[in-house]
Amino acid sequence: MKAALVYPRWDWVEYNGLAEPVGLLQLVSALREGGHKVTYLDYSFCESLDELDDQVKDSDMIGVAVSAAAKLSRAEIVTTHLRKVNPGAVFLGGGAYPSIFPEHTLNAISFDYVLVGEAEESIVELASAIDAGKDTSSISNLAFRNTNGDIVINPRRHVPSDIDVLPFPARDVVDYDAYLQNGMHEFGVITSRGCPYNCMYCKPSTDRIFGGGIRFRTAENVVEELAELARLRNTDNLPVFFKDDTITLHPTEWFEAFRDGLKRRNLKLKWHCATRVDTVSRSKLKVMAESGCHCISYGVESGSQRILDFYRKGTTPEQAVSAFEWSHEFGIEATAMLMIGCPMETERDLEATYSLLRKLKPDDIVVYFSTAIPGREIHDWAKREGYLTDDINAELFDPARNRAFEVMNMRLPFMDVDDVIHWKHKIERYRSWRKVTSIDNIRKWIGDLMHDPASATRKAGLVLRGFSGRRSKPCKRTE
Ligand code: B12
Ligand code: SF4
Repeated sequence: MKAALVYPRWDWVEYNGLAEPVGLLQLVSALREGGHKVTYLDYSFCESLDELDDQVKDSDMIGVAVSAAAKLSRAEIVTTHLRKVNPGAVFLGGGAYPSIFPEHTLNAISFDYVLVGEAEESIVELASAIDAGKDTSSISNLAFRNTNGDIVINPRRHVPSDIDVLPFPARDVVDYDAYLQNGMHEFGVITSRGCPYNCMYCKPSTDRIFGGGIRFRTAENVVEELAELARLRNTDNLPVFFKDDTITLHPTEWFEAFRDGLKRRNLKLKWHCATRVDTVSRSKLKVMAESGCHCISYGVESGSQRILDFYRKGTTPEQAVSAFEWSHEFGIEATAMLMIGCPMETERDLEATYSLLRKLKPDDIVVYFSTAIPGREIHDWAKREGYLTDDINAELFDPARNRAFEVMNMRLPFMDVDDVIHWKHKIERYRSWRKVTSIDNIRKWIGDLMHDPASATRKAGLVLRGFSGRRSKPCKRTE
């Protein structure tokens, strides 16, 4: 059949960085391997909604990715438009949000079907069944309305235990030049699926996609994908962001095999990742640095053990100190990711966070407000306890947007919102102070200025804003 897969990033403000959708690109490959002809539509750089219409006029099935509650409206606008362009096609939704809320997705967007969870197998089964005119109603992971108009959600299939068998993302369909010109700095790669931890501000959402636990790719398989990417981009030097939830659950031997595999292929990687402070060791970080790791964003979250325990984070401030010391020892920049403004928090907890920061000496700090996002336990808890301020405005479900505009979606019994904003500014001033007083940072910034003046100017602006405590201006567009 002729299938189209759609990344509906239409007229969409990304507060957290532009990135290619790796999972959706794996589906492009899966459908191709299944013998189907696939068109890929990316609305990221479209000036008008009808720009890509010609490419879907003859599609039999159109699949639209829906990533998060905050972006549901974008998927709805694009799907409604494409239905008018090609009313005869079968419309399918999938991705993180439909995996968590299949019923709501079918109610909110005019899809014929929704596929929940990982979809490499199910999407091929569905496309082939539609192509052959077969009954689709018993396909695993499928959600749809039956003839009575009731929503049916079929049982899920087992996720594949060996994820090396999954196809590599079809990067040939991505307009990487446009991504790189518009602020993307690193290619996204995933080396594992899922996360076995149980933080209450995150779970169970990813379990609804990946079925719980964690599954790893082999180092060889990842190197193979990177070699393919290097060939596509015609370079041996790849900047990479590993988008895994907790990449450092790979044992040290995995990183050794990875380092050696890169060397054998003559690939020079400069990579960064986000992870937990308790899944690194001195020896692991040494090998990670040898394989090109230059920066790690650590989920430090809070300096107060009481708050870490409330979040069920399972880490301690002392583990953060060790992780930062070891990272610095091997020349890896360490960023502290923080969440402040949890309803349980008091000034004393925020003081503990600030004093932890001074011990960590982070190369960078990112402060989010604790945000209740649907699909995560903290959302249900806040709703139950009466702390949720707004459950309608989906914009408030984007922590990066809330950080930019300094708004929160949970009520605080022990502090005023202004107190939390004051602490945010204080932490950001500390960040700026570290940026201008660290010789390494200044050296790095001068290097940036020579190679990428626009990015260096933007970074300098952020440092200055940190001193002044100014927030972003509300955006004219509705996000
Ligand atoms: C990297 C990432 C980002 C990056 C880049 C996004 C990108 N373009 O890649 C950035 C930082 C920009 C980002 C932003 C946000 N993110 Co984010 N992000 C992730 C992360 C960590 C990895 C995504 C990924 O590549 N996964 C691996 C691939 C293989 O999985 P997948 O994308 O889900 O794809 C599979 C299935 O979902 C399905 N599928 C995917 N698309 C489609 C389409 C169709 C038609 C079908 C049938 C199936 C299907 O098949 C794929 C292959 O099996 C996930 C967590 C996670 N581990 O997945 C969170 C996650 C997706 N993000 C989330 C959220 C909330 C956001 C933000 C709102 C807030 C934030 N974190 O700042 C913003 C929203 C902006 C946006 N882009 O939607 C939530 C969404 C769930 C929810 N509760 O709504 C997640 C699940 C994190 C979590 N723990 O809750 N994110
Ligand atoms: S916050 Fe990180 S460690 Fe905790 S459950 Fe989510 S992905 Fe896993």
